[in-house]
Amino acid sequence: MIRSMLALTAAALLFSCTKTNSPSDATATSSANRDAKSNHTKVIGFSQIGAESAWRSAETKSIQEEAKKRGYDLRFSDAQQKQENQIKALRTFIAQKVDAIVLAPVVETGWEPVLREAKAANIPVILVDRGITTSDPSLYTTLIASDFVNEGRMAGDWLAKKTGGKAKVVELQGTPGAAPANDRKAGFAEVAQKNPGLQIIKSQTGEFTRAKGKEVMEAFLKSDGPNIQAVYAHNDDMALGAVQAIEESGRKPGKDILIVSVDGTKDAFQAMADGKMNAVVECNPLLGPAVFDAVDKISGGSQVEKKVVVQDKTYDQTEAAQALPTRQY
Ligand code: GYE
Repeated sequence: MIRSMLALTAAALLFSCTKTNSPSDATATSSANRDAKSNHTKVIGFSQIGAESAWRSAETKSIQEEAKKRGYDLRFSDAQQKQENQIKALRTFIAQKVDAIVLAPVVETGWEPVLREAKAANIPVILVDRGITTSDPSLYTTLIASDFVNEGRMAGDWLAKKTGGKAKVVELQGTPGAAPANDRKAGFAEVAQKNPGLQIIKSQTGEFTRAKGKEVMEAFLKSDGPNIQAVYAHNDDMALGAVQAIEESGRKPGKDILIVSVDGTKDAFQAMADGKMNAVVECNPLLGPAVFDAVDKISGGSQVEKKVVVQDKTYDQTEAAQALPTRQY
């Protein structure tokens, strides 16, 4: 009893001196100029890409909430889709001597110099949701992410099965250079290669956003309208933009044109339940618990896996309608 009371008091004390910063640049946070190690709470710098999709907003919330729950001081930096802003944020975190850095890298390449600086400062780096390309894996401690190539394969397999391996497909790609854009494209292309009737007739970036997805789909409908039988979108936001474009063109999304995408957001589940989208490969963004499990282990001196693979699952319209009431993001 006394022991648990003491533990509670300790947790309360820890909690009272923690602070989760609201989305802003790390350099502008109130605690920016304080030596991170001068308070006893562990300080974690989180460099987030931005807020381009519902998936990413759910991820941010999950990481912020878990930090708060476990009594970490999370310094949050929103890079507004720019790698240079992420590199700047990382340098700020290094100067602040944070205890660990959580990085969601916007693109795969160009991280080595700044990661070498983190390594030299002895700051562990946890890559979250997207991977990087490097010849030196010692530059990060662990990667927590889905297998995006497999997600692309799962989307392709669903469409091949649905259409008997025959469909003219337009593809909405994610952010150029991003791991989920490169890999989801590659996984789907693998399936298309095995099913020669599955043809990608147009492929362009919609930058993972609803607005850009709609705009690109409008252009596809203009150039290839009657030929388009299916849309493969690298995320739900772009798929939902395509739904709008198709409706505005007078055709029926989900019926005249099949739509398959990746993420599994509530809005996509609703669109599937309404018959406007056909299938979604779920990619779970609720990574806060896994991130702080890794942080806890690292700060406790124990080993972490080099890669933690998040499990994904395909949902069709019937499954989506059933799962809708309990969707968490
Ligand atoms: O699928 C998409 C996004 O990196 C896995 O980024 C993530 C992707 C996600 O904004 O919606």
